[in-house]
Amino acid sequence: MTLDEHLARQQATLASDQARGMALVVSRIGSVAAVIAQELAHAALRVQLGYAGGTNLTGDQVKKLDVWGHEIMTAALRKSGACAALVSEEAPEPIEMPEGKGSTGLVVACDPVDGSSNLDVNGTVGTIFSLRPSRGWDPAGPAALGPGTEQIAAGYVMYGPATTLVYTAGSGTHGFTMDRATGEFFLTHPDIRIPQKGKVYGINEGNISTWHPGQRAFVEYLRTPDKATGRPYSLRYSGAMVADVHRTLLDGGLFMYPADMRDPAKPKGKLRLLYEVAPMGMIVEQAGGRASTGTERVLDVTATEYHQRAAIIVGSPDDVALAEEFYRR
Ligand code: P6P
Repeated sequence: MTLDEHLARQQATLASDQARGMALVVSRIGSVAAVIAQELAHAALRVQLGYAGGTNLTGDQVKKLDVWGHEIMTAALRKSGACAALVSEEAPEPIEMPEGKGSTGLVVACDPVDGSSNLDVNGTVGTIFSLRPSRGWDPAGPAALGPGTEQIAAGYVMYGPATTLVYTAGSGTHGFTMDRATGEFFLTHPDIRIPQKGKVYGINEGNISTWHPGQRAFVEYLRTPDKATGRPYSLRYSGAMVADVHRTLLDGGLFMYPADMRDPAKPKGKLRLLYEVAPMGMIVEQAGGRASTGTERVLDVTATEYHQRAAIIVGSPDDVALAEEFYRR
């Protein structure tokens, strides 16, 4: 089954104008993903061989790939006719799209090329997206978008050895793999279910001095050998959220980017709520997992600014519940 066939079925079950918009938007993101995958694979060659980045070889200066990714994503969403506004990591202010203001209109939050610093070392990077009802659109601020539970759909593209697209429209989480010859995505991971408990955790341990005491105690616990509880867990960390969440989704365990708690009155997350934390929270919950800030469900958080940051502890339900227990203690 192709992505478009799967989207058509999801749209039929959701049976709303916004569902039609959702299918249009996710299909467009799939088409752009094929172009981004191609560009990422050749970026070094283009720079090396001195011709312009991006798809227009008209002598433009080589664009940073995340800026280029933002530009082609913006163009694709405009063409979808179903995007009323785009909140992008690469644009300080949201981009309004009159073409998408109809009844199928949605607000899209997107990180077009997440983890682009990994590119220089041929690491995995991704695109993350989240779709919200356009009734939540308010140029003055995102509060009207409401909590993450308002998301209509969420997904990511992972540019790794294979290019995979994972999305949920609220009826389970489904994975697709791209046929490089045609750019078409085929269903390869129907209805993904995350293991109840894992044996891997992912976190940047270099930040240990900034963690909440409960976070430190939890990681210490995971590292302490105890056969009965499958410890020590293994540490896997790629520096690209999409790769670390994808591994967690399929193998179980945890990905964590806790808040910097050096000032307990002002916890500072790194990852962005609208286009990194909330979409990943929906994707993992729809696969039977959990997503917490350490003290509350990620999807209950409402953004008060478009590029707001948040903490995330996401993965197998038993592991996330235990992390929250350590925070409570
Ligand atoms: P650190 C990439 O820059 C990113 O936004 C996520 O994809 C990734 O999980 C995180 O930041 C990595 O952050 O501080 O460990 O380099």
